[in-house]
Amino acid sequence: MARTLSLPSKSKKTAAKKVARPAAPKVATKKATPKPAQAAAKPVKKAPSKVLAPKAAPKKAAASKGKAAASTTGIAAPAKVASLDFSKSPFNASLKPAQKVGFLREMLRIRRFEQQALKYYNQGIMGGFLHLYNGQESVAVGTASLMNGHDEIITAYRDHGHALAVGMGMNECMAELFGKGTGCSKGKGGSMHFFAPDKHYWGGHGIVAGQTPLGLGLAFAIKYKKINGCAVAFLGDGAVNQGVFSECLNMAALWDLPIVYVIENNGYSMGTSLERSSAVNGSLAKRAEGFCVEWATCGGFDLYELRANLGAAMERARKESKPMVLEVSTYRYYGHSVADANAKKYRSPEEIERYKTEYDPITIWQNQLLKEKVVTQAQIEKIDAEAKAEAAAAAEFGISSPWPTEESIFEDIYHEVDHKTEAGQTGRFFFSE
Ligand SMILES: Cc1ncc(C[n+]2csc(CCOP(=O)(O)OP(=O)(O)O)c2C)c(N)n1
Ligand SMILES: [Mg+2]
Repeated sequence: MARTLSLPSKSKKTAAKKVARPAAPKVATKKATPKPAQAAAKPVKKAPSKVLAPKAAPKKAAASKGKAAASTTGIAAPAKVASLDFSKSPFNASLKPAQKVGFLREMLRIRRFEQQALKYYNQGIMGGFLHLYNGQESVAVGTASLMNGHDEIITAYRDHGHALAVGMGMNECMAELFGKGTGCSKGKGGSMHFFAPDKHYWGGHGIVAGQTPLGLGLAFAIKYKKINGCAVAFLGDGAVNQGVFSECLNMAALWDLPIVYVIENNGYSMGTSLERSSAVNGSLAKRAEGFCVEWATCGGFDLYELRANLGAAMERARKESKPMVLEVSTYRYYGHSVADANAKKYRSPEEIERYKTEYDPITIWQNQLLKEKVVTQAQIEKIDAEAKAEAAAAAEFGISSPWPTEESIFEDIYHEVDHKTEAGQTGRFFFSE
């Protein structure tokens, strides 16, 4: 049957409406299961129509709420629903107060790090690309908090948050942004290529979805070496459309590889909204069905929710050696990169503001911890001040560090050239052996 293509109108006003935030969270409300915490712990095998941890509100309520929001502001934000108590999930119930405060510290460190970087980028002191993760911090921090010491993670170019969350130092990361020789990639990688295999972090990749087969390789190695771990490969909502991701899903299912693909659905790939880039608009994770891969969706704004769902997915991957796709709704506050000249054209300021005020993962977590009385406002301010000071010191370090030497330009291109090891000569690499 012929399909009518409706192109976005040229009128700015209408265009803003057309490209408004996609309805990913609606997916989460699609099939509510009565006991989310348990459901999160035990995903239903080969029953992709059941989401792991849907938001609580019945479909009707969520839809009417979204409608109301659209009619008054012209923007679509995630449906606000009564949140389920993910704090009782097996992955959260035994968390110690110090761990919870630690998550807050990590999220604040990422945010302050990036704000420092933005300052110097805008002054022209820092160059290259700068893809900020502001607004998505809970996803990286939640993931790192679930890693068991044998899990491996890999992501795309929006990689600062994951790097700091796994324990990379602010100095080496900031110096990398300044292109200095003291940077984690010796100043030759920049923002998109943070890398720390010793911390089970495999970067930092600029080719959209290029990390998805590499992540599969990590999962293959984990299985081959009989390691009690899993691989987690992050990708964006845009990357899902790359053919290689489909190849990965097929191979992951065929070989029962222990990998969780986490789609960080922030609603946009560069300036293209999800509704303009995906024929399957309701859910990206649902595509996994075509490959007999388990899938689920969850909100990524609340750390408890993220940990409950991702924790279950990772545990399943480790225990059963099975792949899974988890789509997480999230939002980025800045443009695609700081150099994104169209940053203000494809979404309205009201939309961004709404996410900042209602869905900010740091604010949500702070409020949660205040409610639980595991932290005071004064302690939060102290942690934040420390994060700001650390980021400022890291910037100083980066600025005052030396440039890479001219001779080093030919180093770190081919592992085989730099390392005359057997692995280097045979091509049989397993992690950093
Ligand atoms: C193979 C390839 N095609 C195109 C690009 C240009 N590009 C860089 S980022 C991007 C959008 C990706 O969006 P998404 O996957 O949603 O990730 P996000 O930026 O939202 O984190 C595109 C098209 C690229 N880097 N690689
Ligand atoms: Mg995106």
